[in-house]
Amino acid sequence: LMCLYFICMLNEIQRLRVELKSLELRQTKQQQLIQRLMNHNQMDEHSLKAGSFYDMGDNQYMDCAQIFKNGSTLSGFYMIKPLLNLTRIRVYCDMTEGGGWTVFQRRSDGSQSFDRDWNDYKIGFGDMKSANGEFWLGNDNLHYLTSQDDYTLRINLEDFEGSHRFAVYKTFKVDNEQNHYQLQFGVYTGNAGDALSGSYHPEVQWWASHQAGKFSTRDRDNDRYDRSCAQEDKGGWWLNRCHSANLNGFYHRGPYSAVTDDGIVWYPWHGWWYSLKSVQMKIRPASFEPNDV
Ligand SMILES: [Ca+2]
Repeated sequence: LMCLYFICMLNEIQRLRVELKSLELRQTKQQQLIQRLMNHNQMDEHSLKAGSFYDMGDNQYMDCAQIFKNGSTLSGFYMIKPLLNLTRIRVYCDMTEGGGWTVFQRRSDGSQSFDRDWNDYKIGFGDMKSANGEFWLGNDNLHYLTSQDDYTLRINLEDFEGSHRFAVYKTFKVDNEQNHYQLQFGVYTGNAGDALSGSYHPEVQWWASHQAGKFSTRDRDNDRYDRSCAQEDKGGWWLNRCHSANLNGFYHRGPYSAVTDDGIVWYPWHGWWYSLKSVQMKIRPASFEPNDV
């Protein structure tokens, strides 16, 4: 009897060990789940923050650089009033990369159509609320902004392999509507290649350069091509015949094949048949000196 009792005890101990093991396993899984949920919440908080709107009251700022210099160093949406604007406009201020950048174009996920008419490009369109929303600030606003000071343009690009490149152009200017929002830009620096001037290849420059290019949309053809580049390449842009940069093109997601090179193209980096993942176009006064933080 004693012996049988002992065997029973052993069996019971064995059974409890197995149960303990499975409880431990469940606890580990629950901890992993809690950690995942916490990470997720932090991500939400972070993206909500970048999508915040900052109300600066009645203060008037002509661009994001003034807001930054005044001490607001968080990226997000603000109201500004460029000197020539009649009313205040909502803009996204990027306070990274030295701060003070007024963002006028963003591509991130293909959620907005950029194949739009002249009037949409004139007044602006897209998602001006989300942290990573896609938008065009509007050609009138772009003209007003770039007429009030000497601005530097910075273009940030990202591909689907996670690589980042940039292009900076001095003295970026967009003319008024009467002159079809004609584009002007100065000296290039960066590591993405000089797609805007086409200087990477002198033989393509005459047809691919965007210097002094007039803006075209699917309903307004100001390009130098016998058909319509904007219709074929599916976005409004300073098109020649047609482009070596098409940052308002169709959101294809990486390598693509199509009738024309209508993707989000930056030719010197990925060629005509690769559509980029994200783009940001932003401006800051040339005189801007970032605060030493
Ligand atoms: Ca044409």
